[in-house]
Amino acid sequence: MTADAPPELVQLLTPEGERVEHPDYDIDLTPEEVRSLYRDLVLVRRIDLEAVALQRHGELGIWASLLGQEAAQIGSGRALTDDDMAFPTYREHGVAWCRDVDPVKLLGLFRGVNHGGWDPAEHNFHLYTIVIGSQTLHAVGYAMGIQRDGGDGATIVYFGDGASSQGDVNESFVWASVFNAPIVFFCQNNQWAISEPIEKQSRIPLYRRAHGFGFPGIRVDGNDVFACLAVTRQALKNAREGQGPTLIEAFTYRMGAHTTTDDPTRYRVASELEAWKLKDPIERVKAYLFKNELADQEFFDAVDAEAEKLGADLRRRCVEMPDPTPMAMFEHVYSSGHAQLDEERATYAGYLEGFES
Ligand SMILES: Cc1ncc(C[n+]2csc(CCOP(=O)(O)OP(=O)(O)O)c2C)c(N)n1
Ligand SMILES: [Mg+2]
Repeated sequence: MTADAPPELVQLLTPEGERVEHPDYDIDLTPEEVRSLYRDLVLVRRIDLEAVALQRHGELGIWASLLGQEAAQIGSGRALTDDDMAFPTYREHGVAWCRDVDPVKLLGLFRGVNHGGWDPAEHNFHLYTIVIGSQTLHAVGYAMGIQRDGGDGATIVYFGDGASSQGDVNESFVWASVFNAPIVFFCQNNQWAISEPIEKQSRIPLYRRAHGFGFPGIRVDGNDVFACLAVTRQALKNAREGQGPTLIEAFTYRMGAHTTTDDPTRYRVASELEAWKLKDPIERVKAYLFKNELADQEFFDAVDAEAEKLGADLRRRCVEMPDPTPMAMFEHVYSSGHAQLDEERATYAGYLEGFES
C-alpha cells in the first residue's frame, strides 16, 4: 500500500442505518444486543449532556465532552472482556460506562473533589490521564506485564489524533512492536486537537503509521458502533493470541467544544459540524432498529425515560459529593512518606491555623 492510496474505512452500518458487508469484519448481533448498544449510546450521551450542564451551573470546574464519539467508545468498550485492561485519556466516559464505573465517580476529578474517583483495579479501567499520550507508555508496560505473567487479558489504550504526534506515543509503538505486546492502540481521530486540525498532525492517514512501526493499522468508521465493536474485538483477540499490537484509527468527529473552556466557533466553520451531524452515531442505530422492526416506540420511550432518571440522579449526586478538607491534597501523593511533602504539609497546616486565630 502506498502513502497516497485512498484510505479504507471499515463500515458495517451506514449513516442511513443500512447494514453493509465487509470481507474481513462482520458481526452477528441479536436484536437484544443491538437494543442494548442503542441504550448504551443514549445513556452515555445523556451523562455527557448533564455534565456539560453541571459545568455551566458552576458545579464542575471543567468537562471534556464525548459528544459525537459515543459509537467509538461503546463499540470498543463492549469489545472488552473482564480480563482486559483499559487506559483512557480524559474523554472516555463511554468506555468508563462499559467498565461499570458509576458515572458520578467521573465527575469528582472535574469538580475538584478528588484526583480520580474510582479504583482502577476494581474496574480494569485506569484513572483519567490529562498529560497527552503518556498513558500509552503506561499501557504498553502493563501489556508487557501481562505477557510476562502469562495472563489472559489484553490491554487497550485510548488517545487522540493530536496525541499521535507526541514522543510518548511513538515510543510506545516501538516498545509494543518489538516486544509483541498484547495491546490495542485505539486512536479516536476526532479531527481536532483543541484548535489544531488533523492536517497539522499527519500527511498520511493515521492508521498507516502503524506499518512503519511493524504492526497492522486499520481505519474504522468511528461513528458506527457495529464496526467499532467488530474491529476492536478482532484486534483484542489477536493481541490475546500472541499476535501483538494493532492500531485502530476510529474516524469520528468531536461535535462539541474541546472542553467547556473552549469556543470552537473561533476556529472551525459551522458547515463542518452540520455535515458530521448527518453521520450521528445514535441516529443510525435508531434507523436500523426502526427499519428492521427490531424495536417499537415503547422501547425508545423507555430508554429516554431511563436517560431522564439517570440525568436527574447524576445532578443530585454531583452536588452531594463531599468537599475534601484542604489538608487532603497531601494524601495519596506518595505511597510512603516524603521529607519535602511532610514539610509542605506542616507549613500549610500552620497557614490554615493562622486563619482560625
Ligand atoms: C503533554 C501535554 N501537552 C499539551 C497538553 C494540552 N492539551 C490538552 S488536550 C490537548 C489536545 C489533545 O488533542 P487530541 O489528542 O486530538 O485529543 P482530543 O482532545 O481531541 O480528544 C492538548 C494539546 C497536555 N494536556 N499535555
Ligand atoms: Mg482530537
